[in-house]
Amino acid sequence: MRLGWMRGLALALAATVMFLYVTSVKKEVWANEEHLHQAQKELSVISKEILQRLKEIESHAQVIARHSAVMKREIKAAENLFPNSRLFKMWHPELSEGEQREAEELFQKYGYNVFLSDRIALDRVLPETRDHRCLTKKYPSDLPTISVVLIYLDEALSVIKRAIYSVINRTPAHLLKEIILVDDGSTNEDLQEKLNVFISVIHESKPGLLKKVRYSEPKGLTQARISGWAAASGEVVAIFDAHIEVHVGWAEPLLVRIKSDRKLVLSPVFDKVNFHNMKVSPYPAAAHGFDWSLTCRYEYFSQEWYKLNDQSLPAKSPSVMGILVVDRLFFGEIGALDAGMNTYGGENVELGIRVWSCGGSIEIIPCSKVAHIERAHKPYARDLVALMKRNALRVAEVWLDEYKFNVNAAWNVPRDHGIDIGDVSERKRLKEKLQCKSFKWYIDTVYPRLRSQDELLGYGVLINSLRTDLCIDQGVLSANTPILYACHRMFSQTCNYRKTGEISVGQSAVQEGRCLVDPGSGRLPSFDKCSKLLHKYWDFKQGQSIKNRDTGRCLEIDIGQNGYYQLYIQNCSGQNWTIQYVIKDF
Ligand SMILES: *[C@@H]1O[C@H](CO)[C@@H](O)[C@H](O)[C@H]1NC(C)=O
Ligand SMILES: *[C@@H]1O[C@H](CO)[C@@H](O)[C@H](O)[C@H]1NC(C)=O
Ligand SMILES: [Mn+2]
Repeated sequence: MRLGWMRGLALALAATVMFLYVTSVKKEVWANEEHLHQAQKELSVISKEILQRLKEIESHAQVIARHSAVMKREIKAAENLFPNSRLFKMWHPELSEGEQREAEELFQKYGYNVFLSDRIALDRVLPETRDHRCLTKKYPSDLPTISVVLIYLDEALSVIKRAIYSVINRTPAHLLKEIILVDDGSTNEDLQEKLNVFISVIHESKPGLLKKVRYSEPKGLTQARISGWAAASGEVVAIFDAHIEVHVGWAEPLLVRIKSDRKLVLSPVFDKVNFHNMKVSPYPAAAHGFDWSLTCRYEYFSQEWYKLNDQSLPAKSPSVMGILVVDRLFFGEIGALDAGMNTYGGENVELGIRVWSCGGSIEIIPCSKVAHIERAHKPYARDLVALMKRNALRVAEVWLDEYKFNVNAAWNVPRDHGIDIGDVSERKRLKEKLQCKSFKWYIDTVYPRLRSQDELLGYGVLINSLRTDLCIDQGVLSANTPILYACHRMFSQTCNYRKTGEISVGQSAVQEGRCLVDPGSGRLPSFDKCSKLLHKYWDFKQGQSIKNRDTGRCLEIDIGQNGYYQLYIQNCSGQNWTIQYVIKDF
């Protein structure tokens, strides 16, 4: 019984345990089920959340896309930040507004793309632009030594560094005597301490190679060139602007010529570096000449040179523009440059005439190439034209003898112009001392092309006595028809009357020339090239009629259909004309 109780108790216990166990298992299962349920719930929440997030991401992406479209549009709008800038008309990089402002500011300051120059290699490789025959020429190694003068006024530091690297890397080390930096009064801070640091870095491997001449204020290009030359000690001096890069093999073809004739003044051939994208493109070799305003211009070489059919050969040139390479002592003997020139213009032409007339000669060397940045604007004084006129009249006074009035005519100033050209007595003494030949000799022998302006009788405005407030004017160039216009006496109204009977009008009077012609029919006069022969000769005496030699008709004025006076060609009615300045009576 006792056992029965015990058994009963044990059974009850077992049953309880069993119950508890089952309950707990059940609970666990329930719990698991619940977990599962929970997990499912959570999963669905999560997946909902993921979907939600995805949606959010999607809408974010849409927002980003919209933003980037807006930004792109903003960048596009920023391209128009400086729509009138010469830089951004030519150059279309993807720049932020801030970068554009920086680039434009630098461009305004320097006249070329400094923003880009600061970002391209200082020792960049230039494209090969030389004639293929230049590449195989051999030069002796015992050539004269050369000093390279680099002149600058507020040039960009990266441009100067690039010029220096090009000279060091592309000139045989045993021939490169030195590089002389002439600072013509820059105010740019980069060109003080930073340039000095650069110089000392170069001097670690090439002690003393770089020398610096500095003016505290601008003395002008001519002074700067003279002082660069005076500071040089090499046998040959190359006088360059600092916005250049010399090409591979630039020095040897120059030095070999000067070694053979120390009285040669040479110029390499420039390649053009665009002011906007800094890319280099070749120019064909050309002679350096000038017109009667004594402004430099490119010319063809002589026919003989072209007949040789070898573009690698040196060619004679009437003058030299800007860049020049010369025997250092010979340059001194012939009077270097005229220190009486102001700021800019005239000095090259003066040198050209003097070198030839006083026993030397000038050559362009096509195998020697120098890439030169063509600035969009110059850093010198605003009124360059007045300075160029003054310098041209100075050159004329010393060197042009009886031809000097051609220069007055080109600038449309009277014979006695009264413009202060400075003291020329020292220059005239030099001309005598060197026993230089006449300007007539120079024209006949060196520069026959200049003769087209020969035998000028009168120049200036042409006025009809019926209306003395009206002048003959070149009119719209493309219309090719001279007109009557209120007198302002500027270039478009400057006429030339020559002994040949030609009348040229306007800007072209200085250049090749557009001559007034009677087309033979109709009432309107027109222009044609002076080199053509059609009806271009006129009989004219000061204060009398202007009558065409071929057609017998006269240049006259008459009231046109619009009620205003017009320029006509018609049967002569006895109208009279006066030209402003007379060189020789006619
Ligand atoms: C111009 O003169 C010519 C010859 O003298 C004559 O035949 C012609 O009719 C004249 N023309 C005018 C418009 O008077
Ligand atoms: C032109 O000059 C002459 C004298 O040379 C004169 O007789 C004539 O009247 C003048 N003609 C005109 C339109 O003034
Ligand atoms: Mn230049």
